[in-house]
Amino acid sequence: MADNKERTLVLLKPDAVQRGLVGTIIGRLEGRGLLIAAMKLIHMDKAMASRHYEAHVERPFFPGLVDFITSGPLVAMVLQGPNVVEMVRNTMGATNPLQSSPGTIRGDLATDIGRNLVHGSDSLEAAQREIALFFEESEIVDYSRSVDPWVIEQ
Ligand code: D4T
Repeated sequence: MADNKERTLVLLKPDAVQRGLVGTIIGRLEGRGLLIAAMKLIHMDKAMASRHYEAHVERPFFPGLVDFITSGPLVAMVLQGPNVVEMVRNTMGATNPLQSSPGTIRGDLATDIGRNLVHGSDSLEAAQREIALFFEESEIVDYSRSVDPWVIEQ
């Protein structure tokens, strides 16, 4: 059985905040049964953005990506559940909205790869590193929900 306590970092990027899609996007992720373990609104500075996107530092789109992600506040969340990394990425859809399936967040709500609304860690290892960048351990809340047996077979 999968580990129910797997955690991933999700960002609702500045375009999601500006477009008033925060509630819609959180609703889609919550609707899948994922547990919100932490959440806050923050405005990243360039140093933090460069650390978050360090894997892309040599890519041609890096300067634009940093400008965009620091252009306004974003919502950072830790989501928890079995197979949470894959679950979130499937719910977000492909990175490029042109290839995202209808029914996914990007496939329904986004148009441009540089304005693709959400981020989700791509592995549990990346999630650990990214969560530590955004949250103190004390900000991550360990709890269970009475509905859990109706979402996850125990
Ligand atoms: P994020 O990190 O935003 O969840 O995206 P993905 O994990 O789905 O995709 P990624 O790491 O390959 O890309 C990071 C980020 O860069 C933007 N981007 C990407 C871009 O603006 N132009 C590009 O050509 C690529 C490949 C979009 C997401």
